[in-house]
Amino acid sequence: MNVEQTAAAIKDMTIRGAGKIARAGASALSDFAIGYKGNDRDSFLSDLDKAKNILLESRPTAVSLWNGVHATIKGVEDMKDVGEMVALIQSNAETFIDNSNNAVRFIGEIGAKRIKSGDVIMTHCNSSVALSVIKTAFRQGKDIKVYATESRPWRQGILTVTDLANEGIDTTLIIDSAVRTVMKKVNEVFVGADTITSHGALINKVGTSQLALAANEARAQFYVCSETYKFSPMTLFGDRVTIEERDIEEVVRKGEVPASVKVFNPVFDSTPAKYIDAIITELGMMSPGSVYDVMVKQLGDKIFQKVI
Ligand code: RUB
Repeated sequence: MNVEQTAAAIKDMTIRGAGKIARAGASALSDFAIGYKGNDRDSFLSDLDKAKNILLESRPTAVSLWNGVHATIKGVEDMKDVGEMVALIQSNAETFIDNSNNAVRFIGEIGAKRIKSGDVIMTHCNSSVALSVIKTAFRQGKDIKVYATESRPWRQGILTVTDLANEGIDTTLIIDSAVRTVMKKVNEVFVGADTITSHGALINKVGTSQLALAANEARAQFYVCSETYKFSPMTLFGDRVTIEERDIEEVVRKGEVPASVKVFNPVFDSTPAKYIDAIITELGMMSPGSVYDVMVKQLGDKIFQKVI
């Protein structure tokens, strides 16, 4: 798929989930570079910038896409000609995609250690990283039960329960409003992440914060499964994460409610750090309070020069 097709597929949710959209963005930019006709360095850089922006505008909340795109074009301006730039973009994209896939596997192994045989687990929406944790525990022979939320309005929970059931896991689908009722039986909650802020808040599918509150009340552990490229550098500088709002027809059909009724359809919500027991990353388990240090270490102290 070219850049425009990839951006359209991300926007209409054919490609969805923070990790998948990041890898799709990296791959689309790599294909753009490989297929580029022309040798003029400035024209290449300007067309690359346009391609980057088309991808970044496709979904605003997940910083994974921003990080994937920026990892792919990193260092390109230091190259002397188009040939070198294309080679660098291709290799950056391959590295990003490989690291991202390896991180999902590694987080699965780390997170699975928090699951004991007999545990009851809850998950929300459809996170490939949270599912990696749950499936790894099951493949290790642990006897587990999973409750998965439907996740209105897109019902990504159907994908989750299908995946878990195909694996042979004892799986129950629940409606979103049953979360607190069921939480009494739950030992651990595992959810994914679209973005994690510098102060350790989690931005994930709307309703995640309700699972966190209910888990806190029921004394169930609440774990976030997230590659570190879902840490948002922009939040270090005070930027807020934009919470995507999607079409109201995802919630109600045309004419279903009086025209005077307003419909609000936020796609993500924010879970404060205090409700998160740990973030499971490819660098190991960490507290939400460690996110700042990891982010600064990964970005290097030079990032502060631009604001000081
Ligand atoms: C998906 C969602 C997932 C995260 C993490 O929302 O909120 O929990 O994206 O996914 P949507 P992963 O369906 O709106 O994209 O762990 O696969 O990166």
